[in-house]
Amino acid sequence: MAAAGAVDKRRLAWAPTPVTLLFRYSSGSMTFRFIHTADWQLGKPFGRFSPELAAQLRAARIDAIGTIAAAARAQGAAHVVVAGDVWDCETPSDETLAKPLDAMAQAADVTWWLLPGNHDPAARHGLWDRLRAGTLPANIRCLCSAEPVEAAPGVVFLPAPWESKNPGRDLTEDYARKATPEGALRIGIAHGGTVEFSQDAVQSSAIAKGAAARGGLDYLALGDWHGHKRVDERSWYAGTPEPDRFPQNAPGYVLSVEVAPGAVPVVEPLRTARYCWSADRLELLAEGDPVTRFEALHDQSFERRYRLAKVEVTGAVRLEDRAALLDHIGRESHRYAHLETEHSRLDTLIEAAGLEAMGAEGSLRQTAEDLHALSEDAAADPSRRDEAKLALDLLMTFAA
Ligand SMILES: [Mn+2]
Repeated sequence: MAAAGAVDKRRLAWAPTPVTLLFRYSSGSMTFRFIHTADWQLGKPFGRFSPELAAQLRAARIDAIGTIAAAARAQGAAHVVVAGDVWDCETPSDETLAKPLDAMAQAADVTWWLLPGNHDPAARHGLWDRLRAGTLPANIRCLCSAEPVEAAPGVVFLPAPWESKNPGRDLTEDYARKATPEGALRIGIAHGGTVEFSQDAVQSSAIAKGAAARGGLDYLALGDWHGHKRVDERSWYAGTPEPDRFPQNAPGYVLSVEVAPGAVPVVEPLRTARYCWSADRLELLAEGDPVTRFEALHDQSFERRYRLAKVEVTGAVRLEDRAALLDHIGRESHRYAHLETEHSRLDTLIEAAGLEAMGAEGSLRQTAEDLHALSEDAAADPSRRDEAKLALDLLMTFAA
């Protein structure tokens, strides 16, 4: 099709004149419903955790495929769009490629549309070529080309695949030049930060504001943000279906999207996560029970073996409460998938009554008092003060 004519066709179909609106509505009582997801990053190593937990987190990302398929069925959606970073790296092992493909193949009633992102660009001889060299299940479609593709009658997907780690431009710019049949729904699929909140402010591939409107899109399915987020009424980030880091940007969802001609898309986030990652700050006061405060941080009805938690404890506690809190945290850490606490900014109030309540006397008491004095000595080296705090923690945990 000739480019010039094609642009006109697109504009005719898109322009909100009474005639085209009439046409678009008449062609469609048609409604297209699909699941939008992204940032699976299959094979992510999670090297900062124990090998056992890392393996469980990797497995959870594959298991999410079955959860997403179930969500698609529940929503009456036959298509799942993965908006980039399906795999975590450009050279996954054969196993890391094969197992998720098998999970998708098992959900044979769903068609999976996979877009290469910045983690897994469609570079020559890369993983996407490996996929295509094998026998790909019929319900898996790789979006390695920017050519529009008809996903269903009257529904066209416009992919913006990454072909290298640095495309150097906003790939959604091309949408305005992509012709689609008159009246067809235009659904863009792209990956990257928007100019407003790109993780890398100078990222040349950042997606410009208004990309969906400029490209004449009914919906723009975005990936890269890891949390779900509305950019504008036709552009959303789906986020990762299974969280993979601590920032609180609402990960752990997929989006159920309903698109109809002329209408604002109806988007509903659906929870899919198995693991819950949380980062909290607990500010303690000398009054009150710090163990109760700690327990109130996390929903106790949620199994702790599926929670990864970071807690920064600040404020001040009495010496005896501090020992009880650290002892409690030590025992809890065995129940959590992962629990890390930071309490170098937690001050300790040492009173004679506290030491007596601990039964600390003689050399133990003298050591505790010396360490406490050093930890508060403004003239001491800061690293010595931190060491003294840590030593006091250990001493009181053992003494408790
Ligand atoms: Mn990404």
